[in-house]
Amino acid sequence: MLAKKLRYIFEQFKHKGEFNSFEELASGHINDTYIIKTKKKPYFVLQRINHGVFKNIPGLIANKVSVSLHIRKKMTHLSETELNRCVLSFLNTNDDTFYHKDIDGNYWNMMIYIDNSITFETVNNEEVAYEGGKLFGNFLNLTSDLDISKLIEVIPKFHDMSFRYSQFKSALQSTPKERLYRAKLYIDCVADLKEEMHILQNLKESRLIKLRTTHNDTKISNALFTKNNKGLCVIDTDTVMPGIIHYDFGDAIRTICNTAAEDETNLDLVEFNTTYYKAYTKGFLKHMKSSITLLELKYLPLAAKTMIFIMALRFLTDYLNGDVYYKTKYPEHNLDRAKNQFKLLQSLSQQLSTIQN
Ligand code: GN1
Ligand code: MG
Repeated sequence: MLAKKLRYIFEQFKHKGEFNSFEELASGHINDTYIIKTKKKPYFVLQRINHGVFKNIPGLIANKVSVSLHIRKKMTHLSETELNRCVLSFLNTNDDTFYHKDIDGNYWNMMIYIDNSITFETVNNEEVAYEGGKLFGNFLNLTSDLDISKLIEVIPKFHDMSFRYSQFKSALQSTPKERLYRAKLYIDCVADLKEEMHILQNLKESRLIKLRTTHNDTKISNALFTKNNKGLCVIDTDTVMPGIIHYDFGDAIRTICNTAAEDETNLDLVEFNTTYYKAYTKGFLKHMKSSITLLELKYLPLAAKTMIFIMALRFLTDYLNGDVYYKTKYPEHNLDRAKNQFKLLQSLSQQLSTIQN
């Protein structure tokens, strides 16, 4: 049934591939993603974009297509095949749009699958941290001259702390007592950190820190690496929109420096790794050093703290709301994710002076 449907949708896009089989890629929390295996390579990635979460899908598609084209134009030294390995390349449909809307109202988009590449859920060597820094730093660098007025805000207030606090507060009003009780310890942490967690937002609003094109979901699993650990391609550009550099720096650090996966339940395994912080920052600044301002630089350590916190807050809020946003595998999944992020935050806070140095 699903195979038949995927085959039909696959055929709505322009390509020379012949559908053979499919495989689900289950690591995302929002969209449904499948590899379409064809009789002859290349394979493709076909993705249903969650329109409950993303309200303006044509705008989202326009954002990510223009970012890909912008980057591709700068890489004139590469052949088409090489380009297709290091920048996402989206396929047009038979109707000349970059998405297909099916009869159930679902939106689909398709990319060329980048084979012979690997991803990491957790990092276990310094080189990967360094390469990840170079990759995401270069992404920001290459998109720094893209006119942000041409990008839509895919999810309004996505990393806006006041907005996330207000969602948390309304969740508290309606959550069942049982969930409130289980989350109590963490609810108290949220209150304690409120002021500090608004510093970056205030700097953004006062325009002391400028808006750039940012990716906004730079977890390490959104970076492809070659099999010998070299950074290859930034993927999952759904949330590309105007933002501050701290969102991308902080979100990458959140996952790279966590010694365990985002939903590891044994919290003894969750520590903040400062060696990877150093390595990531070195790679990141390699491409960013000419365009990063002193103020942006000064606040990178706080960015790490803020992005870990905002994810903790969002997981906790979703738990209080009864798991309506993120995909979950079991009833306490969101609470476990939140606990994990709070543990990471605590470990980072203990080492903040090392990082600042
Ligand atoms: C979601 O679906 P995925 O894995 O790309 C979320 C990110 C979170 C991430 C946590 C649109 O991303 O903000 O950082 O989960 N994306 C959206 O793993 O909410
Ligand atoms: Mg994403």
